[in-house]
Amino acid sequence: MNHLKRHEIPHGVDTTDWNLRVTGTVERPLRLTESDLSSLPLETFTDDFECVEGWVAEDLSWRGVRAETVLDSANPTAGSEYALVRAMDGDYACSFRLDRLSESILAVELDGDPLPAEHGGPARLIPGDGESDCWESVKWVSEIELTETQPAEGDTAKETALSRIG
Ligand SMILES: Nc1nc2c(c(=O)[nH]1)N[C@H]1C(S)=C(S)[C@@H](COP(=O)(O)O)O[C@H]1N2
Ligand SMILES: [Mo]
Repeated sequence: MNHLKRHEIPHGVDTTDWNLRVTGTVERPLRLTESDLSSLPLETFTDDFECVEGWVAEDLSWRGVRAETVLDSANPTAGSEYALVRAMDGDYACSFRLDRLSESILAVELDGDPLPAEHGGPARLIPGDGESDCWESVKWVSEIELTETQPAEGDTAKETALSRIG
């Protein structure tokens, strides 16, 4: 099987009015449009996607911008060590160490087509280390907030994903 599960697009996700903001401990906060993002160099990453709910989508080919490219252009302060990646669906957000986030891809294409909204388009985070948990693959990424200390509050993704298991 090489299909992701079809979930409904939650309320609050309006992909016609999409921006990616880079905020927090940066010298140059950014706001990127869809075309800003896809005009950056793109790379491809292929991997299986496995959800804790017990399904696997094999051999998905993601294409997108290396998060490092976006983060670097915001000039993070020297003390920046973490980031909270926020989404358009309410308070869904996932925290990362910055070095790991830098290696991730902000995917704008899936299997050769523009990433559909139902799977997180315009941009979905794909941690590039092949060791990630399903909830870390943040759909509809709308803000990356850099911080110097680990964001505890607001890091809702794991709890949300685990609460879906009956
Ligand atoms: N913004 C956002 N991203 C999210 C989630 C979510 O609820 N909101 N769920 C996560 C979980 S637990 C899984 S398994 C995948 C599901 O991806 P799919 O809907 O493309 O199958 O999205 C992940 N990213
Ligand atoms: Mo999941």
